[in-house]
Amino acid sequence: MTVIAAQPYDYPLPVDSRRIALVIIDMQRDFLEPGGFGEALGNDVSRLLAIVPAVKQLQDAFRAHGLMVIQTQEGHCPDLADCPPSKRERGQSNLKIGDQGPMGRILVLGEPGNAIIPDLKPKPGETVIAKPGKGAFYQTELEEVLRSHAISHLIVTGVTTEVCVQTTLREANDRGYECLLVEDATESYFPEFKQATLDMVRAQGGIVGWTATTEQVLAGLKTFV
Ligand code: TIU
Repeated sequence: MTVIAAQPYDYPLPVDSRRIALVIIDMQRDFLEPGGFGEALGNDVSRLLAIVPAVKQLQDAFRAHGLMVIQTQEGHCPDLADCPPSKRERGQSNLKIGDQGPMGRILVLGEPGNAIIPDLKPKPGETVIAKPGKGAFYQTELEEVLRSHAISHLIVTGVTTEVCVQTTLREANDRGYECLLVEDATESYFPEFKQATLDMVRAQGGIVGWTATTEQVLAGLKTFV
């Protein structure tokens, strides 16, 4: 059996490589650049950029092996019909979802701030899931896309670890997907929350899934495909 060396134990890869997908969560300007939703919430966004090279390495490797790469984007339609008032009102920011910011309307689909950062730009034909919530399964076509491609294993990356990434991992785990969170390809505005998330995902024998480094994932993929 082919595996990725991981915690809390080796992550078994599926026999058919086409069942594995890379999921890149919300690597959009809103969260990684000044002037977007992340900064509007009071965060120092600069620390998130450190994971871009690792995510890029994984994206390149999955593409090179012809494996599926899925990106998500958190955002709302221009009339905010899919944004619960509770989400818009939460916090004490001057800039709320839908307001005009330095990168266009905050967290609105199609605005400059909502775009995936140029380094990780999806290729034509790659799946990009727009999502109104923190979890990528909530009110999206993700489950249908995964089913139609017979995907069973998700290698998960992106931001932020304890918000959209963890919510998506938990949603995926409950749906029966074998999830591996890549330790150095996910980041939070709060290092202690990132660490806690890694710990809780792999606790209790991998109650939500596995964790491994980018290097370990790449090494596993090499023996696999
Ligand atoms: N605020 C925060 O940490 N994250 C989000 O609002 N969305 C995602 O995690 N993508």
